[in-house]
Amino acid sequence: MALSLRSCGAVLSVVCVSLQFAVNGLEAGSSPDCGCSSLNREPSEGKHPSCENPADKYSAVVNEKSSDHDTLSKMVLLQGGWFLMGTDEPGIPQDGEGPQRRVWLDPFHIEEHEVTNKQFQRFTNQTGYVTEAERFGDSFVFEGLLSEDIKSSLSHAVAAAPWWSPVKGADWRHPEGPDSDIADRMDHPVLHVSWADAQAYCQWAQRRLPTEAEWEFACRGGLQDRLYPWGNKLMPRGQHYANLWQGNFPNHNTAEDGYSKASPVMSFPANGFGLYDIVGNVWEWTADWWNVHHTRDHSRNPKGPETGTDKVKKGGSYMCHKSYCYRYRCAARSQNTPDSSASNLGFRCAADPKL
Ligand SMILES: [Ca+2]
Ligand SMILES: [Ca+2]
Repeated sequence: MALSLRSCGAVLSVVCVSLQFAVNGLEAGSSPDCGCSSLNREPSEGKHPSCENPADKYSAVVNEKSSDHDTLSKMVLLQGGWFLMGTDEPGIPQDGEGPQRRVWLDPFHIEEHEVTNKQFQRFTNQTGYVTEAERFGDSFVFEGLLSEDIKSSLSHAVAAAPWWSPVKGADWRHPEGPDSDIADRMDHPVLHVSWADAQAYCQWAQRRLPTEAEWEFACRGGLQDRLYPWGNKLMPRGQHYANLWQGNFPNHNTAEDGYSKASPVMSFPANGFGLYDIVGNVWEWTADWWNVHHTRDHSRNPKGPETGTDKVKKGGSYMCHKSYCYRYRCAARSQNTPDSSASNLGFRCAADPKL
């Protein structure tokens, strides 16, 4: 099924062909999927003139507009070196989590938490930047978060993933549609940002998106061959270490971890590198194009394929539960088209050390 909300010469599409699960159980070899990777706007025959790559447009003002950095995130310097990327025991093999391979990284900085609404607001105030969701006029929202008014106004249902709805007027300032706002969520991660939006923010901040390898190195927090940033046990000593989903997805979130949707950044313990919410809370865009074919060959500072159709996102979100979206592991990965945006997708920036 495809939904078409045509705007700016592109089509917002919900195509759920990858949803191969049964509601009450997973078949062996099937793909547990929260539908997150289906939230793609299909490219159309041509871009509308007003839909030029926002990152290109705003890179021109990077140096003159980024003087006021008092709201930028603190960054952690990671020394890099050799590490083991991916896993030989993939939770979701078809995502290209394996094989495990040796990767060298040069030192890099990475922000200690996801970019917040307050930070993104400073960026838009200084630059006049308009996000892609605002240009398209809609974005994907998890239906469990919508008001009854918004639900009753929805004209489309997505048979294979009814928990996702394209909502008119949903954007970073209105995370659950026009009748919502972010006034009491300025310390929450910014939502409904496309890859280009994330790229534009990082360029303004004189930073950049992390590569997938950098993100995964950061996630692992100095540990080797572990599932999570803190080890192999999801809840050491019964404590929640990330904002995930508890209960039966998608109908009942017990919010045992304290949050049924995105949480203020830094609400959960940092990993060994001092990085917060590196898994859970919101998915995070990376710089790399998506590719599921990897080899055991060693590589240095890999940047992914030269081209592609989807960008890699990492870390899972507050919607992830083991039964549907076991992607809150460091080796896990998913993808969206770069112009996609959703209520569980954000980012953090990285940077090269100053010479
Ligand atoms: Ca939660
Ligand atoms: Ca995250």
